[in-house]
This record gives sequence, C-alpha cells and structure tokens, in this order.
Amino acid sequence: PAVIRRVDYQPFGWLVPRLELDFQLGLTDTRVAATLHVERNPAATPTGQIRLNGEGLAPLEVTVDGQPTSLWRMAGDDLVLDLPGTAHTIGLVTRIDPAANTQLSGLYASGGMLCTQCEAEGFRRITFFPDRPDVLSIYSVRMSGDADAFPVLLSNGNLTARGDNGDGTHWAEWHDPWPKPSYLFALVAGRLVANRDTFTTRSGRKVDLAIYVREAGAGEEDDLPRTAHAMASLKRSMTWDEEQFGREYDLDTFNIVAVSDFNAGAMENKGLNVFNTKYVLADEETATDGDFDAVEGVIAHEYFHNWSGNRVTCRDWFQLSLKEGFTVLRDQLFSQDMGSAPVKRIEDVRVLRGAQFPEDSGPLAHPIRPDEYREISNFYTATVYNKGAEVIRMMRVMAGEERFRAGCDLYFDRHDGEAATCEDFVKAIEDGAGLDLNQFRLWYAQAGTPRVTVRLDHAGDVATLHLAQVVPPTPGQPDKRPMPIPLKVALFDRASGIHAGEQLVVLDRAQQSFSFPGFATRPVLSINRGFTAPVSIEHAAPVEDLVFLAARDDDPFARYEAMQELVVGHLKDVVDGKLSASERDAGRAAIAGALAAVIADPALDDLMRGELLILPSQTYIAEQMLIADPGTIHHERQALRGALARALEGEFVALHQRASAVPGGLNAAARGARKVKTQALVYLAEGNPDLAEQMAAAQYDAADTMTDRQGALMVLAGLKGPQRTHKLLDFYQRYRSNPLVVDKWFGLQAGSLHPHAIEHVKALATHPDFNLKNPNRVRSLYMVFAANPAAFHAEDGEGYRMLADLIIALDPVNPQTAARFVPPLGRWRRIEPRRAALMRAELERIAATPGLSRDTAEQVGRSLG
Ligand code: HT7
Ligand code: ZN
Repeated sequence: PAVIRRVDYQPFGWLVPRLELDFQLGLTDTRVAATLHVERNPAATPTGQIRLNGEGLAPLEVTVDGQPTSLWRMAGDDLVLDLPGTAHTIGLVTRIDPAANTQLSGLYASGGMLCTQCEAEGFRRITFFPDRPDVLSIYSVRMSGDADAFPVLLSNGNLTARGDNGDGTHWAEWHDPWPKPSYLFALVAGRLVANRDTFTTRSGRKVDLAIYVREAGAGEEDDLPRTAHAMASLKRSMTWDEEQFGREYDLDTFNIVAVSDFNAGAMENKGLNVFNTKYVLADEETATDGDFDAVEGVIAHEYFHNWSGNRVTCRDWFQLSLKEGFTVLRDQLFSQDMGSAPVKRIEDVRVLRGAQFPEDSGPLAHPIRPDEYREISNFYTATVYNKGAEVIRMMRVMAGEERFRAGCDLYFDRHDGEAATCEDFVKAIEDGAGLDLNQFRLWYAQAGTPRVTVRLDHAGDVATLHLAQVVPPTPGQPDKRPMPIPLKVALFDRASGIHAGEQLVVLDRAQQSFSFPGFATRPVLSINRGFTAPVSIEHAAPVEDLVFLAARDDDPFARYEAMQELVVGHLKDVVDGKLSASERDAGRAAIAGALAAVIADPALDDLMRGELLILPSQTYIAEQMLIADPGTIHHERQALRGALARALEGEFVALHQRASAVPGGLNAAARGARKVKTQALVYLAEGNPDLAEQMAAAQYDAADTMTDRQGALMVLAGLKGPQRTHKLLDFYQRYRSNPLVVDKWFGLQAGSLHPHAIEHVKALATHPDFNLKNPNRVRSLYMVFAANPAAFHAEDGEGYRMLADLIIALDPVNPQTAARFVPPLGRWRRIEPRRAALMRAELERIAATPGLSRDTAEQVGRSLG
C-alpha cells in the first residue's frame, strides 16, 4: 500500500461549508443522498476538479447544480468530478448494506440498531466526500425509517424537526451549527431507551443529557440502571472542564449511545458520542472498581474532546496527538482530581511502561507525531495517546500549572474553529506560558524512550548528580539529538529521613552535572519524582537506598518506584545468573522486609498499599533486558512471589482478614480494602495454593461486588484445585446473559496462570459464546492471551500459532481489529533466538496470506522490517 507522508500535506482545493445528508434507513439497505455545497478554497492551488473519497461505494446518481452530469470518473475507490466554476452544488446518491459491514467502520448494524464510526476514514464508506479532517462543514441531516425498528433517530447537534410519514415510517432532522470534519459525523437509529438528566453550564445554558442503551428484549436484562455512574461521570466532567480549563459545553443536547459492537473504546462525535458498552455500563454487581474508573475516565475523555478535538481539530492525521495526547492528559488530570492522585499517576505510568515503552523499543516505534503511514488506523497507539500526554505533561511541569493554563487558553482562543497542528499547540504554550520550547519540539519528532544514566557523587559537603541521556535508534531514525528532560529530584538526609525540598532539573544535553551543597553525609537520591519525564532511569542505587525510599519517600510515586526498582534489580540479577543462592536469599529477604513494612505502615491507605504490593509486570522486567527469555523471567518472578508469600504468610492472611471486615461501598476505604484483599490472595496462591484456594473460594461466595468475585476467580483460575471448575461454572451460569461479564469469564481463563491455559483458550475459541464479529469478545480471549506470558510464549510456539491463526481468520472480517493483534508477535527481536524464530515464522505466514488488508499488511511488514 502507498505511503502517505506528513511533508506532502496540501490544503484541499475546495471548501465544503455546508453538507446536507438524507438517509433512508434499512438494516440491509440504506440509501444516502448527499448535497455538498462547495466553493474554491482561496488558500489552495486553483483546480477544475474535485476528488471525493469513497470506499466500496458506487454512485447511483451524480448531479452538479441540480443537473445530472457525466463529467465524473472513478479513480480507484474515489470519485473525481469536473467543476468548471468557483462554487457548485454536488448531488450524490449511494446505497449501502449496514448489516454486511463487519468492519464496524462507516454505517453498520449492531444488535438491530444502526450506528456509525467515522474516525478516521469511515465517512467515505457512507458517501463520497473529501474525507479529511481539515475540511469543515455545517451538517444538516434528515433520516427516515421504519418507526418500529428505529423509534429513536439521532445525529449530531440539535433536533430541529420530526414527523410521521403515516406509512409505518417516520423521520427526524438534525442540525449541527458547529462546522466539523467528516470524522465527527454520527448517526444512530434503533430501539433505544434513555437515562435523561440536565446540566446547566456556568453561563446558564441548560443542556439536556441522555445516555441511550438498547431496549431490553424479552428475557434480557435492562441496562438502563447501569448507566447511572456514566451519567454522574459526565456531569462531573462538564463541571471540571469549566473549572480547570475554562471550557464550557456549546450545544443544548449531549447524547451518548452505548453499542456492543465497537472497534475502540468510544467516539467523540459532536454532540453524539458513541460508546462501547464496556465504558458506559457499570454497577457493583457486574463491574469491578477498575471498570468504574474506566467508565469515568472514558466518559471524561470523550467529553473533553468537545474542545480538544472538536472545536479545535486536526489539520491532518499526522497531528493526531494534538487531540489525543492532550485529551488523555486532560482525562488523567480529571481522574487524579476525582480519586487518589498518586494512585492514578502510578496506574498511568504502569500503562505507559506496559504498552508504550515496548512500542518505542520495537519495530513499530514512531514519534508522537508520525512522519508517514499507510493505514492511519494503525497509529491510534500508546505512543500517540499516552506518550503524547506525557509530552504535554512535561510542558506543564516546566511551566507550572498557572502558566500552562494560560498557554492552553491561548491555544483555544487562537485556534477555535480551526484544523490545527501540533506545532500550533507548542507555539501557543510557548507564547501563553512564556516558555522556550525550541529544543523541546524534538519530543514530537524523535521516537524512542530516552535512557537517562544517573550517578550521585559525594565529596566534602557537596552532592553532585551526574546525568547522561541517550535516545536510542528507532526504525528510520538512526541518530538522535538530546532532548530536554525535566526531572524532579530530592536528596534525603539518611539520618533524619527528610529532604530540604524538591527541585526541578532539566537535563538538556547529552551529559550534565548538577551540584547540591550542604550534605555532610552522602544523601539518598530520589529522582524522576512523580514521573516527570517518560524516560527510563538507569541508576545503580544501593539496595539500602531503595529500601529507605520504599519506606520513607514523601512522594508516593517515588516510593512505588523504589519498590519496583528493588524487585526489578533483583530479578534481573537472578535471571542473568549473577547471584549465588545466598545472595538470592538475601535479595528476597530485603524485598520481604520492604513488603512487610508496606503491609504494616499505618500511614498508607489501602489503595496505595495495593499499588506498592504489585510486582513489576513481566513486560516491564523484559523491557529492562536487551534480549528476554520469557520462560525464565516468568519462572523467576513466580518463584520470588512464592518466596515472599511464604515469608509473609501470616501478614498476608491478616491483611486479608482485616480488609474483609471493611464495610462495602464505592468509597476509597472500601475500594482499597478490596484491592489489598485480592493482592493478598495473589501472593498466597503462589506460596500456599491450598490455603489460597480455600480463601479465594470463600471470598467468591461472600462477594457482594464484582471486584471481590472477579478477584477471587482470577486467583482460582490459576490454581489446579476443584474450586477452579466449580467457581468458573458458577460464574458463567450466574452471568451468561450479560455479555460484558461473559467477556470477563473468557478473559479470566485466557490470562490465567494455569499450566493448561493454552488448551483452555483453544477450547474457548469453539465455545458457542465466542464470536469473531464482536471485538470485545475477541479481545477478551486473544488480547488477554497474548498478554499472558506463560501461555503465549509456550516453548513449542503454539501460542504464536494460535495468535497468527486468529489474525488470518479475523482480517477479512474486521481488519482494524485484526491488525491490533500483530504487535505481540512483532516483539520477536527482543526475545531469545529460539522463540524469536518461531514468532518471525508466524509473521511470515501471515504476510503470505492472500488478500491481506492494508491494516494488517502494514503492521506485519513493519514487524518483519
Ligand atoms: N477518537 C476516537 C478514536 C476512535 C477510533 C480510531 C480508529 C478506529 C476506531 C475508532 N473508534 C474511535 C476515540 C478517542 O480517542 O477518543
Ligand atoms: Zn481520544
């Protein structure tokens, strides 16, 4: 497939200030009539032709200024039309079959309803149009359809008229006053019911809010009560954006629709967000505390896009991080404010390290503002989203909150109603916050996670911090320049356990030293506090320093980090065979001591305690090694867990008992208690499986929340005792009518530590509830499986084969989703040679499959490099 390059950007030759769409809806046959009002773009090179993107469409009628014309031709999938004058009206009619649209891009059918997904390039599957984000139009939409099948008819903006045709069909008209690109268009029609509420903005606009779900059929559960948390989250988001960013909602209606077949999490269509049910529906019986947080975060994210994405959109798809990185930062800050800020920060860093760091060190590495792509859907990545957020967070750290806000205000003022670039954003922050971001712009251009090497010297009463940075080579970028890296540091006096204040140092050269006078003895260094920079720190800190920080650092993130470092450092040494048996035992004892202190510390809340108990993930440990042996890492990580559990069995049992007595609810104390309860079981399962089985079964039976029940079942799913089968069966029978909970049931088995997990996954793929057409279900089985190191990296390569088979089967059904399964195989270069060869062979097998989609072909091609 052709490569699209950022440097080739040209403005489109035509403006389309107005667009009228008329839909005659049917599940298998929808007729779309589009009227485009076009005029020459004075900012572009004059042209007598217009090229309208299409995908899989045939025009049934083409008119110009109301007259049929033959002055058009197909150029591939696109329609090219001669336009002699400076302004015209183009009429186009197309027909589509939503029920046959298994790609879930464009207009498709899901559970009897019709809905759209247009980002990035789905609109061209509905009608011919300049399907690019810099063409902004005012949309008027009319739709008509069977009143029984589609009683609710929704689109962007405000409902302006509706009526009955008297023949069993009815119609509605929607008008969106805000110019928008085609990717923000949405239409939904179906048998829906709504949870309604209102919100009054700070300037007094009364906004009608509605969250729609599919009407329950006979014998089905009613989802409406499960939307209460989403509604409360929406209202909190609206208030927060006014207070923290000065951004107010700008329409009289805000609608959300939940659909169960969806390629991603949700979509920020103007005034009509479409959501994966997974990020709308939550109650304590069926959703975990983590699910509640995810709903709140995604609701906020999509709502915040109304400004960072919709009012100011992207000039082209290379600028995706302009809206996504910024909006992720906004949703992270929101969630920090809604709950425990340190815990949220730790969770966000865990996601970054688990998903983005591996991307940055592998064949798919790209800058947050990519330079080229073949299929844009492949660039909705952790790099564009999560590293993009970290890059903007660094600007905020350097500017301070107030000046950063001034920069954001300037950005929104300057670019409201425009399709902007990342450069526009940086310039606005530079001007509004009064920062020099000249060198900082490299963060947009260079891929790869910088490695910062740290050494602390002490002489006389001066401590000197020596820092050096290397930005590693990545595909297409062999040589890198040093970037500004803002690091918050503190130096602790060993005896008193306090520090003289946190300081921000900005490392902006390859090597730099910073001196701190006033230390009679060598202090303990705490660096990258709060994770101010998305870098990996290489610091051979003495174990006693890490133990000190794990117990006493006043920055909760740094405390967590010290705990992680302690474990990662130890496991690296064990895996590399560097430790004698007694050294290994001494290392384990040091970690056990630190864990015991964490369990006993009365100053910690349980949410934070739970974080400190979580061992570094296998992916993160593997990331620290040039070449990883997944089998050995898994074995040693589990062995360490077992040793810790045996050393602290009494503590873990007591912790579980204490937490079990905490009253329920959604407050922080109850949530924290649930978190440490399951953490305790996770340890005990490795140290004393029989005891863990009995305790987990009891927790399962006593559970009054999904958090407790799922936590217990997760532990049981990895054990071999009889309770595993009993409780898995019970869980399925209890929840078989709730698809989101059945997804959990698939996921628990696919991610389990059970030695036969691979066979379980194979069996589940033939289960009557498995469905290749439903992305949630496919992800619940295979994404979880690919993240299960013991099973996926099975020595004989069976895990790799299974994933490749899935990709080959899924690609013709849903290429966007299929392509998302390629990266786990793409990590082969960082895996020991025997497994690497097996992984590579599977990639080659996929590459050789005839008719591979552009999505999958690009990912496989880049992975084979
Ligand atoms: N902006 C939305 C991205 C999205 C998407 C991308 C590719 C394919 C399907 C998709 N559905 C939604 C979601 C967001 O980041 O807010
Ligand atoms: Zn987004």
